[in-house]
Amino acid sequence: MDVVTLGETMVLFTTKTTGLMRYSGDFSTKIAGAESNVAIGLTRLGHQAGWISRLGDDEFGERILSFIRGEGIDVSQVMFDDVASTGLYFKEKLSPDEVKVKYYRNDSAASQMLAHDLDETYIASAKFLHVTGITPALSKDCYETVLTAIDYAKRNGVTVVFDPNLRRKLWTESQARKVLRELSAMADIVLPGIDEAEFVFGRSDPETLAQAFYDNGASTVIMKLGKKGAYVLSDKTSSFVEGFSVEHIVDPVGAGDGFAAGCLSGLVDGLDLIEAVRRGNAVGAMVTMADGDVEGLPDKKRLTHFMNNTHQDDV
Ligand code: KDG
Repeated sequence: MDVVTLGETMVLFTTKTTGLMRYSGDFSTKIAGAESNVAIGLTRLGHQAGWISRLGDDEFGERILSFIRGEGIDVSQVMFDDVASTGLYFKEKLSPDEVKVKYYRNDSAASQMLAHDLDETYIASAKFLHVTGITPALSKDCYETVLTAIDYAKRNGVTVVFDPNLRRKLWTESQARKVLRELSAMADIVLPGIDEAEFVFGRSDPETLAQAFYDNGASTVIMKLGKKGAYVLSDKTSSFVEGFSVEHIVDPVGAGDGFAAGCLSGLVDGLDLIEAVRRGNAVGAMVTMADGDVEGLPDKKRLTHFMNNTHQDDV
């Protein structure tokens, strides 16, 4: 296994018309989950990925499982919960530029994930463990599940990658700040967005914020700077890596997960850090060109074509 990840995936309903959801009779339905988005990004690029989760024993759970399995991801560690339901996620398009998000995921099946259900040998079989700040926000059990997964990874020499993925709707600011800081300190590689970095360490420039994550314990910091690209800081290098221009952004949601998938793909392929981040920038940009979180994730051929034919913006 190249990458094992862990987290909740929901069925996503998006209004087809613009305006209040109460007047919308028509929804498109897709699946959405930051960690499974990363796993899908990886398998499309030819890597082996596994996804650990818990789903409701319901039609939505079956839909998610078959979609993710269909993308070639190992789902052997996914459990079904007899009582709790699969989480749901709604996007209400209030205007062409304003989208409101509403979760129905309190006490969802995924929020019942338990540390003692994790299989250490499964995590140990991976090169990377990818976790995000969404999972610990779901419940105390989920928080402990993430800590245990990190512990299993560390004692088996698996590199831990942490994407803060701040979701303000899921917890209080002080809880979020404390846990994101704690998990960032345990990770080998952290992938904060600049806004998340400011949330954790206070307003500053990318270099100072990356240094704060580094001093906090991560040996590699890859900070997302939106369309400008990324800033990288590690034991060996510190550098800005230019982003790719996208003429028309269709849907930016999921770009961060695409970025994570691209960086991980590069690292699995043995690229140096800067080249891996360049791949991350490209995959993140491609995700914004399609509607939905995973629809824009490319295969290798499309990625190569995009990287060879798209202008990189100066940072
Ligand atoms: O990263 C994209 C996610 O926001 C989406 O897939 C849903 O996992 C999700 C979440 O918790 O917001």
